Amino acid sequence: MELLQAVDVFFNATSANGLLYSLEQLPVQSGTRLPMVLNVVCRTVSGPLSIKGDHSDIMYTLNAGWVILFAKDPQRVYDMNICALKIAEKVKLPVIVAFDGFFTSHQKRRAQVFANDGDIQDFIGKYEADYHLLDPNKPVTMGSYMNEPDLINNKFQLHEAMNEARGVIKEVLNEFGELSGRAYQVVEGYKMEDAEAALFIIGSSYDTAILAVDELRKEGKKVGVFAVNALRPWYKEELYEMVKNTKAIIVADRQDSYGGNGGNLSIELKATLQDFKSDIDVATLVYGLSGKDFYIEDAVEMLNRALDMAKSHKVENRFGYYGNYPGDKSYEPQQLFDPITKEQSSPGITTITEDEETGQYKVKGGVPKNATQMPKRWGPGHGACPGCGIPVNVNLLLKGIEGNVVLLFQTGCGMVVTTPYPQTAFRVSYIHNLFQSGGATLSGLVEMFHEKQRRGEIPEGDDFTFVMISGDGGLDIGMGAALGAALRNHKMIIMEYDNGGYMNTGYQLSYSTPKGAKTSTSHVGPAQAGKANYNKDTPMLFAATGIPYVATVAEFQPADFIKKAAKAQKYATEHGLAFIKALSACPLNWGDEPRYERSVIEAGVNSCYHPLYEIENGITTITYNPEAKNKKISMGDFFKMMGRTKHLLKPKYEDLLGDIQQEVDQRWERLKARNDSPVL
Ligand SMILES: Cc1ncc(C[n+]2csc(CCOP(=O)(O)OP(=O)(O)O)c2C)c(N)n1
Ligand code: SF4
Repeated sequence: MELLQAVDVFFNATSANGLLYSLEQLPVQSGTRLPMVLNVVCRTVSGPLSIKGDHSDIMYTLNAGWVILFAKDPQRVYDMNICALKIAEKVKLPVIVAFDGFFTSHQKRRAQVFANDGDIQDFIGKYEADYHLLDPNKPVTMGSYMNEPDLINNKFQLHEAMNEARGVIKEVLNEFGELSGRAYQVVEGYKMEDAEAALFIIGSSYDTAILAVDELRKEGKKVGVFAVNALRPWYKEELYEMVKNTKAIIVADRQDSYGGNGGNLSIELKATLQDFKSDIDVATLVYGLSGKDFYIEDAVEMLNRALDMAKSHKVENRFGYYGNYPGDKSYEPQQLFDPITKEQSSPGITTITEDEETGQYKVKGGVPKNATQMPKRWGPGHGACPGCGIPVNVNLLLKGIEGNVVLLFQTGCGMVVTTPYPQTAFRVSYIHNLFQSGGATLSGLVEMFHEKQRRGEIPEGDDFTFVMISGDGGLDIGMGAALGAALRNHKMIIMEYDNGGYMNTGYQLSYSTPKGAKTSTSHVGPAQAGKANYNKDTPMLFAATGIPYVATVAEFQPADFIKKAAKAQKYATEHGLAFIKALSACPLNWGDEPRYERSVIEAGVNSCYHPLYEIENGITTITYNPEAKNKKISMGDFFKMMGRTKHLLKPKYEDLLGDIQQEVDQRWERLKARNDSPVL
């Protein structure tokens, strides 16, 4: 932290879909010449969703105007981050330090680090920004819009800055080499001096390829391997110098520029060779997608293919995939279950009547034991942890919803544990989409359904209830799209299962995490006391959009849950969007025993942290009042039941706990006031 403050440069890290989500921002940084450093942990991009490593994300950034360094191992990640800060400041360009997801990011390997931060600070030097937003005596306008004729000049300057970076990167790497003893080249090779055939490969696979070169050299085969340590700027002279004596090269691309006859490394190498009018033969092998392992034998095979090309002067196949395998064309996917008919899924567990006076709906029934008649749309057989609240909550919701259902899950544990290819846990139509698109995707489907019905393309009576399921994290990242769907009031249900964190990615805090809770991004120790802010009141945010129905539910009140689901369906099929939020246990990250979770959820409700209520056409009704039932407990009593919050019971957190109690009390008082007044 001190280091970052001293150099005054922003630092961030992202990966895969997070990177793509921020893609529109990257040219803003470079176009406004803002020095910053972004670590990109290279991983594959959706869809299909996969969290494993390849280079499909990083290649999207080639046109963003950023310097891109590629580090093949953990030591270089450390070293290149230091160099990146200096490069960024010198040329006033943002810099990406990219490295392989998992292979490098999760590798345990010894790395040398500087003993004194001061040595790094001296190396980087002090940054003096030309302009500053925080100087009241010199106000500046940043980010003005620019059309023709000026914009082309801005872009030309960016191009020139990139050219300048070409020299600066080399200088900085040299200086760093003198300081650390670890000198890096912008283009590097192994046994390339007399290689007839070579493999071009970057990232962690480079080291594997070196071992393959050693093996083949023992057989007297003249092969070599080379890599670039910077993708932008592209060092074509150095690259040509490296390869000019070879006869054939195989480029191992860990991504594909579909339809472009190569991944981006291939395309750029071929352009370079064209500039030098070279007759070196080049072929592409797309390999290692989604973290598919790359072994020495694979590199040996690739190098042998390159040797064949060098010897024969023939290229049988200029482009191919490596490691893919043909499917069985005769295979017909089997439908393992008969589809659930509308009749089967309409057992009449609830009945709904309209109150003539108020226009509100009244739901009767919802008796949990009757709900066993409802066939499970989420079938048995999923990979959630024991005691996970997601299957419990989704199944309870679906018990209240009769007839045909289409489900959309946003990314998160709920989708990951149910749909690992080639299996699915769902017996009804299901779609997954990304956080920032879930609300838009399902609302599009809803509108398509109604239009098709209007045109008579869907038979009368073939109705559907459209349900989007999201974690609380999904309603941080995808809040814009979800609120957009609510503001447009599409006929659909959004259910949030709130386990108070981004569980699927290792329990980072979400805005819905309780204040004070321990997460992997909010620590408890001398410098931090867990999460710093109160939990987000998502139902109230949705209520503010004016949708006809908002409700909170909890698994320990199954009848209430089922009845609210039924009411949500009524609204979502006849009026507009219904939003439902369930507090959902995550024993793995809450640090509790799975068998107690139901009582933890009950405590969450009885403490009024997650009060049960509904807002129907603007009228708020508390549906379960722990005070009236003499069951109200303190936040301390709730928090002591969870591993993630029980530290808050220690005397040193007394004030913090008091603070949280006050906020929860205030929200509860406000809710009671809304309950008592039809205008609030
Ligand atoms: C735009 C974007 N950012 C980040 C991710 C990585 N990611 C995948 S699942 C996940 C956590 C989702 O949390 P939540 O919605 O609460 O669901 P849970 O994992 O708790 O079930 C994140 C951050 C992503 N897929 N896309
Ligand atoms: S990590 Fe938590 S939310 Fe994810 S499956 Fe396990 S218990 Fe459920």
